Amino acid sequence: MTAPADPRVAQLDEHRDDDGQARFEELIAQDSRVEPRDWMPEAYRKTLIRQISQHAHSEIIGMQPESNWISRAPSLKRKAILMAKVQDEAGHGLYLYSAAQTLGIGRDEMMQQLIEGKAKYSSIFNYTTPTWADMGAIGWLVDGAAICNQVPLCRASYGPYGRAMVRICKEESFHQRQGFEILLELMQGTDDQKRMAQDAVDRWYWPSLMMFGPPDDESPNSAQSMAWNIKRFSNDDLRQRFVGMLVPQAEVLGVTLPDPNLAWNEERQAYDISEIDWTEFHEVLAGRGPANAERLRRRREAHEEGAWVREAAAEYARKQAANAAAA
Ligand code: BYC
Repeated sequence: MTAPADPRVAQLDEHRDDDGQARFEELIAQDSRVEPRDWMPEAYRKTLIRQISQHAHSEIIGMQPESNWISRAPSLKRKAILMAKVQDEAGHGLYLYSAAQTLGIGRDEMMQQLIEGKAKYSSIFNYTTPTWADMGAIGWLVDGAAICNQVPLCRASYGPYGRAMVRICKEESFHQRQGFEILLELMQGTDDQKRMAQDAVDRWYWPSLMMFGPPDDESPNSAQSMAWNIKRFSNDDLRQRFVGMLVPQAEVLGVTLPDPNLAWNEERQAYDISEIDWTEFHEVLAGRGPANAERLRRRREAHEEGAWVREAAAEYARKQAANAAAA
């Protein structure tokens, strides 16, 4: 360690560590992984806690729009698949909370931030799910967008986050296919079923494009997150990639993507799309989306209903520790 010129200066800045900083920069420059044991700048740690906890909250709140349909799924097979999917989302939340905990934040603290409405979670889960076709549209569009955004996160510089993402992406890929298959079946059904599928696509398409975050020139975190190899692509690049992925799939399904200006741009080798309604995005982020209040109310309720489980688990752990100490 480089000796500080005045040891009192080092004491004043408890996070300062010149060797640690140099080693961190080397890891990033080599595109290597930063692990919990490694020294890291405070801003890097905070950025990761912000992104990973928001991501974990999204998975947990994201269980609600779909769990709404478990009791009404049209067949036993569909019910079993949907239950497995919702359970997967709970698992994703748990891996991600665990990854965030390696950065020094407690799970209780994160949960408190969520139930007090102080934490962000993905805008997409503040929309309602009035029909069965919404299960198809969520799988196809929401999980599709999630895969597009999250596959690059498997290479995020922070080890526990990147490793959690590998398993999450495998499961998301199954989720996306099950959504596609629900829509495909509806699109091969009666006129009413086709209309229901198209209506769900019409309602979920634009919110799914908003999942990638604000446009690049209004994304305050992107540049630093990309410099630290947390994010690998910009919000707009991923959004563009997603649209490119959807167009041929929409053709197979026989659904229309609700954008009259959607057109291939030969020069850019990408699709042109209409201007996104960012006012709607900001309204949802401000807590004024169609289902924000309901999602938080239900989350608080579930937290209170689960108090006895947390107490029982803590008591069990206490007894185990006491038995181990006695032995
Ligand atoms: N919704 O500077 P920016 C799932 C916030 S779960 C809400 O671009 P960043 C699934 C952003 O947090 C899918 N907030 O930020 C689960 C920032 O606010 P703060 C969840 C958003 O972090 C169940 C501000 O806007 N996926 O797939 O560089 C069932 C400025 O944005 C949103 C993840 O969480 C949004 N859409 O980039 C089915 C992926 N967009 O924190 C499916 C991990 C932006 O400064 N996260 N904001 O107050 C990421 O990749 C990045 O955090 C984002 C945003 C691309 C989302």
